[in-house]
Amino acid sequence: MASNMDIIFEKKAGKNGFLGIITLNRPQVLNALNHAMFLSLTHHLKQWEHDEEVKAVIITAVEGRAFCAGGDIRSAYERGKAGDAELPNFFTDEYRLNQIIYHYPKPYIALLDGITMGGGAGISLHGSLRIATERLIFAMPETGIGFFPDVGASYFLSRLPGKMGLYLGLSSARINHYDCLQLGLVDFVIKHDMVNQVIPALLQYTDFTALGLTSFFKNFMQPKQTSALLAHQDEIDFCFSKNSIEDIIIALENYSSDWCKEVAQQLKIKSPTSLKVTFKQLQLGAKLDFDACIEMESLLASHFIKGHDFYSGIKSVVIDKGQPPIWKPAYLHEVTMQDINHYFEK
Ligand code: QUE
Repeated sequence: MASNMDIIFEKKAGKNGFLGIITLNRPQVLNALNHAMFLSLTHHLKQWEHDEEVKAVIITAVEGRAFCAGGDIRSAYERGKAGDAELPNFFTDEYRLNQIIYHYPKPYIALLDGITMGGGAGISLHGSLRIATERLIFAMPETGIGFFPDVGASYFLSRLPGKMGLYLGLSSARINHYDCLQLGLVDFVIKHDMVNQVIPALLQYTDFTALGLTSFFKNFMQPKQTSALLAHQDEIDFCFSKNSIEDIIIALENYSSDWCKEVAQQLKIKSPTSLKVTFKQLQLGAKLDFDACIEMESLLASHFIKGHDFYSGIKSVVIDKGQPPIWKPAYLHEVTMQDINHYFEK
């Protein structure tokens, strides 16, 4: 089966039909997704959709620290800086893939055994079964690179309990497998030690209905434990229900908890433009269906790649490695309502 080196596609015979197996294979960059990977994944999903032998699709990654750390932001940076007219297609092709996964008519199973951020969430969370291990670290970290939580986050963050999605999208917080399970971002938690047994056991399995697969993964399930994140739900709901980023930060600083003060510190180092756009984006996303969310995100991406902070933010993360970014505008009060509204206009 055709594949490029960064992503491997296999169609494997099982007891009752074939499995389509996708393996991310760029471990040196935490399996960051480049444009060619989006296109080949799209191509294979369409092919397998119409291939009656293929009963289910499963996506996983080569052994390493990550499932997928996101999009290939280094390449996006270089293409944007060089004025590459194809850069908008990098995002629209990524979001189209997210839509294909959301609407996929066959079981789409994601094995999240490591870091899963941004674009990695987009190729996993919209599937029908999301399996985590204790090595899962999840985040939507885009406000830290002068971007916004994309890949369908308008949809899935805005549907989390209370203000949890707004907290995750604004703060870029990293959360663990129990947090994700309790929030419903994943469906099952299994042991990392068991991951290599999943595909061989699935090939021996015969019931690929939603119910059949649920009982398959129940056999691997670890006992539930409480989520540390959910213990902060009341603080999050109180502080993030304010009407502006400025008021959210004031509420966090005035709340009598060290945890809230730390969240306020985190917000203060993010791009002011990203924070304000994300605030509006998630409000709007709550009322839109998935495809309308993707349409809004395409528009937002087209504006962000013309802006300043996206380049300063990526430079800080992948080129300067830790040098803090310089945001323009630098202060929240300098980002006007007019500036924000412009991001939502064609
Ligand atoms: C925000 C992001 C990304 C990020 C950091 C952010 C992102 C991404 C990576 C990344 C990918 C490969 C690597 C690496 C980082 O980091 O999308 O070190 O090897 O792909 O704050 O959106």
